[in-house]
Amino acid sequence: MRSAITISLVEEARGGPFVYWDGLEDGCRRAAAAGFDAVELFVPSADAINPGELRRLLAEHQLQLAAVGTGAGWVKHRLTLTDPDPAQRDKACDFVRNIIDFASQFNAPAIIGSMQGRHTPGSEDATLETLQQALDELGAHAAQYHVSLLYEPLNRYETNLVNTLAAGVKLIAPLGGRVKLLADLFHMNIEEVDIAESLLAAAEHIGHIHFVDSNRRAAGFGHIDFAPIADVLRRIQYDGYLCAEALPLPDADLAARQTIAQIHSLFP
Ligand code: LER
Ligand code: MN
Repeated sequence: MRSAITISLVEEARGGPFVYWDGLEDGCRRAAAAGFDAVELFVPSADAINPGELRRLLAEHQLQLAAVGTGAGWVKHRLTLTDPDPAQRDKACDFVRNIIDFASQFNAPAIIGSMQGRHTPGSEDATLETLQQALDELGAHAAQYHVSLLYEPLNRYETNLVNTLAAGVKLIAPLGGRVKLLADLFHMNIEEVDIAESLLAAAEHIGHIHFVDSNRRAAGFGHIDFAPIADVLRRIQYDGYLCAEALPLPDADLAARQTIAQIHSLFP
């Protein structure tokens, strides 16, 4: 099982579910020391990182880039792909497209999470259609680089558009396989009837997993039962990343080591 861990470079997101917060160099060094295969980056924008510098750090620490989050478009600029204003939607699309251009140089997909936005009363169907069109366009943009685009269902407190993997499948299945689902176990713990069964049902669409516990702490520090989840991941031969998108509690290094210990005990 391939492991990854999050580094946030977005100051405005402090308090959010990312393990490392003290820059690219610090995050890469600590991720490698803890035994991770890859890092997932939460970046302020596509041009916030020098690609040469990232390439050097990844090589030095023998890490891959697992994925790049686009949520800073929302956190910093209040952009979403479903804004009622078409000019704002265009800006949101540009923001994501630039991150796809950046991430694809490292063979990594971009993640659409909070950039999906939400619908206002009475506009659910139209908003979902707008989101689907944006995912279709951005998925095509990613496909030219032979990378997928990751779409993440979120829990009800973060979006009212798509809260479950099944609803995510309904949204992305018509798009021809270029858009994959990101299954975040924290959101799933809130929304799914049965996490393992939902993963099994959506198996062919799952491209990435945020591997974290019920309370957004490292896997094993909450009350999710990971054994049936691991059984399903083996059964479906999941070959993507398990990424620690977790709070740095009790501190970043202990959250990192707990995640790796949990992965090793579930997948010996
Ligand atoms: C936020 O809850 C989250 O899960 C992120 O991956 C979404 O951008
Ligand atoms: Mn997530």
